[in-house]
Amino acid sequence: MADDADTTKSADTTKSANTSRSGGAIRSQGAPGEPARGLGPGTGGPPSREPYTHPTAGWGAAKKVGEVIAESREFTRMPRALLRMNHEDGGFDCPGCAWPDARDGLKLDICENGIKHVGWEMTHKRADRAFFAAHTVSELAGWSDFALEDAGRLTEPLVYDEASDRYVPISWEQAFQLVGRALRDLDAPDRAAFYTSGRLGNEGSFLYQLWAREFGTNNLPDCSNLCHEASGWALDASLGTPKGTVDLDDWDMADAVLLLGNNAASNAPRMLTALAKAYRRGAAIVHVNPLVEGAARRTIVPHEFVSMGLNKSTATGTMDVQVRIGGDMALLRGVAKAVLEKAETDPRAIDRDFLDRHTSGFEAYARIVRDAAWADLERVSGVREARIRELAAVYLRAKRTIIAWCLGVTQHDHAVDTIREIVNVLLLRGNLGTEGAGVCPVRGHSNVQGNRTCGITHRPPPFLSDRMNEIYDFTPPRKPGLDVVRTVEAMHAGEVKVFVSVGGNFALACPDTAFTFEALRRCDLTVHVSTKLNRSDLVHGRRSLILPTLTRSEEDRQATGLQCVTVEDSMSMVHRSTGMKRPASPHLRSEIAILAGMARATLPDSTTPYEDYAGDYDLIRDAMAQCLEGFEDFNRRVRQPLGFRLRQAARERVFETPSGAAEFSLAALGDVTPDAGRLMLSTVRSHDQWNTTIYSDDDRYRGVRNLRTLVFMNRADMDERGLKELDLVDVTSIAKDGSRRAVHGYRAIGYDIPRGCATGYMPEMNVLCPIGDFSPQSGQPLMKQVTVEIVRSRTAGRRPSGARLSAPA
Ligand SMILES: Nc1nc2c(c(=O)[nH]1)N[C@H]1C(S)=C(S)[C@@H](COP(=O)(O)OP(=O)(O)OC[C@H]3O[C@@H](n4cnc5c(=O)[nH]c(N)nc54)[C@H](O)[C@@H]3O)O[C@H]1N2
Ligand SMILES: Nc1nc2c(c(=O)[nH]1)N[C@H]1C(S)=C(S)[C@@H](COP(=O)(O)OP(=O)(O)OC[C@H]3O[C@@H](n4cnc5c(=O)[nH]c(N)nc54)[C@H](O)[C@@H]3O)O[C@H]1N2
Ligand SMILES: [Mo]
Repeated sequence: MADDADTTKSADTTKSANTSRSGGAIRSQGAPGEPARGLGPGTGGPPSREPYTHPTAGWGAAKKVGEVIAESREFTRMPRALLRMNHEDGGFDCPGCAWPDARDGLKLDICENGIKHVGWEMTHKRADRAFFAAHTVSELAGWSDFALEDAGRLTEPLVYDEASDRYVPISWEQAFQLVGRALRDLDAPDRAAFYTSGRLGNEGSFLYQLWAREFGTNNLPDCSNLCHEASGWALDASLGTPKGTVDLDDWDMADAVLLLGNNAASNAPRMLTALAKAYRRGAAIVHVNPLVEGAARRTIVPHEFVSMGLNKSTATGTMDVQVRIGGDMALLRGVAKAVLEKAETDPRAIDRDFLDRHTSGFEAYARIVRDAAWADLERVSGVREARIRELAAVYLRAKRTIIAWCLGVTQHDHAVDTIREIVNVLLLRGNLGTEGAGVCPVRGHSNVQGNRTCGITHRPPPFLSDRMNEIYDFTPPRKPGLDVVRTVEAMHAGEVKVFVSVGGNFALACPDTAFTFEALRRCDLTVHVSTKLNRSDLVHGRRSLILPTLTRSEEDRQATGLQCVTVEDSMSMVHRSTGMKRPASPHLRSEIAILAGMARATLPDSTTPYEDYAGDYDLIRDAMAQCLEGFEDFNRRVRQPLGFRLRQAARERVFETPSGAAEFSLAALGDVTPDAGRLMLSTVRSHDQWNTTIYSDDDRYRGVRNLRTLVFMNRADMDERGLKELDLVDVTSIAKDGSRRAVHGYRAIGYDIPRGCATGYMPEMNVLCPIGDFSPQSGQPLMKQVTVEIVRSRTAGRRPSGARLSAPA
């Protein structure tokens, strides 16, 4: 770990802009005693708060869409592009979230946030060589993160020049050679790490892992390590598949849908359509969340023009269960307890036949559940027994139930146990491998699931290694590589020296901002393949490259003509995506071309046909058909109008676990309640951001304007601390090792959230997430389980915000 002074400096806003190597400090946190500013534009005026009372989507979203189109100044091309998005044949896949496309030939299956996303890509602004000549890296480091991306699309490859403290143009070939030489100069392949953010297409993913593994390492950290890693571990252990088992047809048949820990109205808005449909059919829709989020209320389905015209809204929830942060497992165990109690008098409460034939461990699980005391379940879940029994009654009434979840369940210490408890509850009533029922992790980035399927993982599946071994002239490494947290630690310790990143914004996405910044700065070379300038380009290694790429909406022409890529959505549907817009600059290259260029420069004597792959993506797909399970005849099948669904044995009640049965998990209940005087903080997204990309300082459905440096608190917790609405507070996190990190000048907002819980925004609050606090079950940082103390801001003699306050105890 860095010493105190060191980390403090790297998060200091004022001092660090002076020297080039410390570029990229966060200006967000402000000075002690002053309001913090946040990473957004910060131009809207004074913060305000007004509860949102309208339906989600509908005209509020339409108005925002109008603004986005006006802002992009793409009045004709943008609407045309939107009409080509998520088309069954020939369009490009929305680069936003991973929610599947409508299967009924719907022509306008798009949402406000997807449009913001595409609009952000289609900007007329350019961060070109004149821009970089005009601004030093130290100067850019003082800009907001909004301003960095708002500089526009990158136009040509750039290399950091230490003498002038600027990024200057470099030719593609020189850039590739620089990467190749730096990698070949390492004393071992494991001194390099290759990060992926989940929008890289399937072909790019396959090529990326091929390059890394031919080079000799499994150090392939990815955003899944921060996102749904726990879901993969849990589902694999319970059901023998790392993926969800349902599709949209199942959503159309379920009698009950339980949605845990997902702000769907902002982060998977197209789910609103599925929820509204379910409501109209009379299905029960339960939202389990410490907050009552937008999706729990009503929506106007955007493509239903009549509803839009009449302002007619549909409910998207029938019940809210406001669980305590981290209390989901106790809640689910309570549901199981009520179900098993019912089964004592009514044998139909559980599916005996399914349990006998397809599961293992039921009797032991039933004993654990019977032994669980209601008082403990109430305390840990934060939900009264009577309410848990109501939820169980909803579950018992439903013949078919889907349980869906997102980060509100995955980013906790015991996330794997919680997700396995979701499966336990479903197994009790045979809700797996049957229509209208099953597990549904709601994935984040549009192709994050496809990345994994195509080999982006630090733990390579033996099948893939075996097949690559047969097809290519190299022996793939078998030793597991580093995940995200381990990569940051290894860079910090000087063990990883070259860091390559395809997409994403590693510097801000990772926990413990000060520590992560220092880790990146200790690298010998950092390389970012990206579309826009972001913080990660400013917090760089001794040498640094920015390699600009095409976006998914742009035309990709190679030696054999126009290319398409493929993606896999949250429900295992694989389909094509073909860009149609003129590229933002003639000098941009596709991700695949860039990967192939770097691979050849690294491995000049390799017999792998990297150039041929870059010239014709069909050849990559042919190789994938040989190396990946379920991709037989890939080129033909993916050209069917709707693509194809990857087979999943669990859907057919074939459970590929060691026992051959679905496994009940027997985990003990963890205690997640904070000590007296402390609160449990979860870090989330606002409505107007895409992970580290922040569009505005507003959060429409939570009724907040012009403010990102906030903390939502229960009013009783505020009273206890003598806090009034919008008062300035300091938030200090207490790590497992006792070390403390703080942000200052945040504003307290009274909110309908259980006592003892607090919520604020990522990535500003990543400062508070200790690098060492990750789940031993999944390696995921505890981004929704941060123990904090919150006090009124004090003005005098404070250390700068974002600083590490003390070394580990
Ligand atoms: N517009 C937009 N869309 C996105 C993204 C984006 O940034 N912007 N990001 C994409 C990505 S990568 C991802 S992974 C997804 C993220 O989608 P979400 O999971 O919706 O992301 P968060 O904003 O982190 O919200 C987490 C939710 O969980 C709740 N929560 C917090 N703690 C708990 C808990 O202990 N239990 C329960 N039950 N709930 C809890 C929070 O109140 C919040 O509603 O969205 C994807 N889609
Ligand atoms: N505290 C806290 N931290 C979190 C989370 C949390 O809930 N709380 N959530 C975590 C989660 S779930 C995730 S997924 C990560 C997200 O982490 P990342 O995926 O690393 O970050 P993004 O913000 O999605 O990346 C945005 C950048 O991607 C680049 N980009 C955009 N489009 C393209 C493209 O088509 N190609 C390429 N090559 N680059 C492109 C742009 O340069 C843009 O600046 O953050 C994690 N961090
Ligand atoms: Mo994510």
